[in-house]
Amino acid sequence: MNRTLTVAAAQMGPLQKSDGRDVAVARMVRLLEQAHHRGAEVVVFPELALTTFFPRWYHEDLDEADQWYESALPSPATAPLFAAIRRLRLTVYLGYAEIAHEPDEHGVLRKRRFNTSVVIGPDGEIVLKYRKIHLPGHVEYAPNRRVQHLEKRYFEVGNLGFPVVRAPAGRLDGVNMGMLICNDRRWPESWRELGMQQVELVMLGYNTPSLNMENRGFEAHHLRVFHSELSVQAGCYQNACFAVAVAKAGSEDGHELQGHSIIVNPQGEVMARTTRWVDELAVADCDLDMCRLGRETIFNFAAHRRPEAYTHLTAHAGSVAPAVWSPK
Ligand code: CDV
Repeated sequence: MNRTLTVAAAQMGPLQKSDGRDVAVARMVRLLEQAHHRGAEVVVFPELALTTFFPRWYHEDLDEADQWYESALPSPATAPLFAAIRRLRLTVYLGYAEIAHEPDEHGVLRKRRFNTSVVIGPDGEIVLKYRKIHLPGHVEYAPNRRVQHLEKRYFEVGNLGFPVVRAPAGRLDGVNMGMLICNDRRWPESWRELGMQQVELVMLGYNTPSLNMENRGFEAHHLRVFHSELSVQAGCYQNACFAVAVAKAGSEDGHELQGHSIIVNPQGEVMARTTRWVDELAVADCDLDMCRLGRETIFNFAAHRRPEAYTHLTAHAGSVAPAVWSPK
């Protein structure tokens, strides 16, 4: 039986600081309609798709930043998006900033903030939630930086692991779906966690500045795109899966985001890409049985992985210096 899934990367052009949710949602509904028209069953939006990339803006008091978060989905502002998903019978990846009132690791109920993505099913139901684990940036205002990147201030590290879910029989060809968010794509550990759960389709959104903002040395413009694509292509190849990797693109209040959304197959090849810095779709047909070749041969994990030799991977976060070679 042929298992072919049509997927769309719904890249979004810039959202300005002054743009309300209505601006984002109206543009997203239009992208959903275009994706449906082109035969897509799954549509992937960028990270933090409902607002500008607000972690570039500093707020002393975290509560002052609450305007950027969603405390419920759907909400009155996002209801038209959910209505379009139901009307068009789509499955959608949505990235957004989440406020959750839930117990912390000490069991204390409090207000918590996460960089989150969800998979929304064709009935408008949330079928899977992921909270970003690899948060880049810093906590405090950094005067040495050209632009702030305050994700570590505005979000806690995700506490849901890297979940994967299988679509029910008769839906989306029973595809195994997982999610990553932006910086996660650069970490092979993220992909392997999904690969270990037989993921076939990885959905991920990102907001990547065109320039390195850390002021610690030069990184060529074109290499920013190369590193993004290298990471996604390697993740797909090494875990025998497809990925839909979707950018926010263009200038948000003078701060440029790199665009270059791609759809990649299990051989690591780019199947489709966006070419502009505006709202734009890339669409591809994914033959899910392509995942079997890698999975049954070179990356047959059960046959070839050696977890007993991977002792450093979970023992500590930082690297350790090797022993010194002692000359004779
Ligand atoms: N939003 C992100 O996670 N952005 C990072 C940047 C800061 C490097 C990324 O990995 O694209």
